[in-house]
Amino acid sequence: MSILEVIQRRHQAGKKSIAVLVDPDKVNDPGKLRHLIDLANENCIDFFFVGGSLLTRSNLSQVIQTIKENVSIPVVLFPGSSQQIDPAADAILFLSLISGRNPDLLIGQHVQAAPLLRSYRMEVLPTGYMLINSGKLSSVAYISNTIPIPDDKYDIAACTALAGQMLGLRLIYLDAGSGAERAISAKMIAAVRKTIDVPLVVGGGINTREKAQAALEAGADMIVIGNALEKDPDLLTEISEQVYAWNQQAEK
Ligand code: 1GP
Repeated sequence: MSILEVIQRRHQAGKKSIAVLVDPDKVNDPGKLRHLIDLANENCIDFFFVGGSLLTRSNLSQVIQTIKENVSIPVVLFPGSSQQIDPAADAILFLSLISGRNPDLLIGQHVQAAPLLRSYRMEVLPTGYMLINSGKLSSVAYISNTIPIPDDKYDIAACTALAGQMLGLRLIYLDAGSGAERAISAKMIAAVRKTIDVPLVVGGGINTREKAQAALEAGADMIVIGNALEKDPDLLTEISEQVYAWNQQAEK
């Protein structure tokens, strides 16, 4: 079964997933990466997302290889640009930054990446990527040269997601930006959730079990956790228990 089918089936069954984000720039210590891998494995995490807005090191391949050598959790590229493609990954979030109006990130980088992805026969996950304002300028907003959607403009976010779905995008990803002070509000997640049918991914600033629970209850199908695990790796255990409990309930 493809990764997209797995995500879609979980969505249809009302089940939730967790993705751990590994920013290769932040795992310069191999011990740190191994610890994260072990933790993800013990807690039955569903996916690794690998990538970042700006990579200053050339360790993307090494990071993916280390993950693949140690666990069987699928590795999904979460690229900041068409240069962040590695054939060892299982799939790629083919992100079109639909909250912004930067043509290069709506279609330009994709044109450059398409032949390479085809030659690698990599699974492509067409994703409407939406930045939501989180109070301060995020790296991704700055690097992408786009303005995030204001966090109280629920209609704009919902219509943007709907347009993305109508264009044929298979996932919608709401992102407050890595390390965001404010995670995306339950009201914003719910507004988008009720407007679209495709699976909804939510990330950025989820650093407590309460924020994770709020995102799940509001309708996120998958939550992405990165930054918080650097400070508090045990958070992953707490959040995975929440997701496990949710999924048990969904089976009843
Ligand atoms: C960022 O959504 C991801 O693009 C995850 O954010 O690092 O804040 O968890 P955090």
